[in-house]
Amino acid sequence: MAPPTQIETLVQESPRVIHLSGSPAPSTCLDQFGDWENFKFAPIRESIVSRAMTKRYFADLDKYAESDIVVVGAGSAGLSAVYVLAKTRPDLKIAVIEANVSPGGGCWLGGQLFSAMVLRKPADAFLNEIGVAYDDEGDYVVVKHAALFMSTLLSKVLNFPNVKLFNATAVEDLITRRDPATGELRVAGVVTNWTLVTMHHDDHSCMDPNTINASVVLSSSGHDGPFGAFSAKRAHAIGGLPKLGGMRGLDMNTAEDAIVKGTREVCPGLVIAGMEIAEVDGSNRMGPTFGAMALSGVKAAEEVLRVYEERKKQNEYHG
Ligand code: 48N
Repeated sequence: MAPPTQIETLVQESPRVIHLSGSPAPSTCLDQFGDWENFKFAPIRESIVSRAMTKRYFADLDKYAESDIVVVGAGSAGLSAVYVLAKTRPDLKIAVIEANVSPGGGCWLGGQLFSAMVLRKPADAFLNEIGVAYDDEGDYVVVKHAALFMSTLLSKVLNFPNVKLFNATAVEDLITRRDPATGELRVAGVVTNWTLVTMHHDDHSCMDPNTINASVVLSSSGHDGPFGAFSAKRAHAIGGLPKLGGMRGLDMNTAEDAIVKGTREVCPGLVIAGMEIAEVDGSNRMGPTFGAMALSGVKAAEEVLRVYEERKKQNEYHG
């Protein structure tokens, strides 16, 4: 194919050049809105905006009140799992509950506020799958900015029609059932509230929560902190988890393998992934390497689907 002519190269670099030369340039915003003096938005009434938001939000709340899968925590592990789940099973309804207004957890920067993000191989396979560029350094790869990874993953996840992100929403309890035969505790969904409400239960009158029923709950709420390791701590408190190991000191080589291998169903209906599993098992932390988060999410997706199919067979599926 002939190399691009000089004018074609110019178009790539500055499409307005063609515009000036008279032939039709590719229409860009800059081309369309040159005349700011006469610029005007289409008319609107405030109530139309309000209804556009609330109609959709409450339709989502209605639709996802019965979800197939709930994911607690939209950090790197949780969102990696959601990506695999939503892509593998477009028939399943997946509700993602994120306490922060901004999803992404601790994955907008590498370590100590540095931008670059390290993932040890073979986690580069996940970057290849979602289309994130990186420098290949042999045993590990480096994404130039952690936000490039997280924004790419988020945009993929939010584009799936069977995924709904409820951000600024906290999981403040688990829905549980007792197995009639064995008395075993099973997790059957989550209890939610606006995060700001959850933060003020102690200094306001009672503000009851909402609920989402689900066949499987995947919790990836990070290591211990004001909100972190939520489901591990709650399951332990209500007798679903015999003990909590508590996250141990930093050891990259030990931690990442342990987190991926430890990702699993910790009690019936509850799968735990990412750094939250370190709180369950007492495994080490790894510091600023994120390969285990991505692959813990991949393994969690596989575990969630196993539990989901098992639940369907046992016909406990409708909670
Ligand atoms: O990013 P995190 O905290 O958790 P992970 O496990 O996805 O990724 C952890 C990773 O970023 C590291 O910690 C790195 C590798 N460092 C390791 C180390 O040694 O320091 O995301 C958890 C998300 C956050 O966005 C929270 O806001 C959210 O979960 N969350 C909740 N959302 C709803 N309800 C809750 N109760 C809740 N608790 C936490």
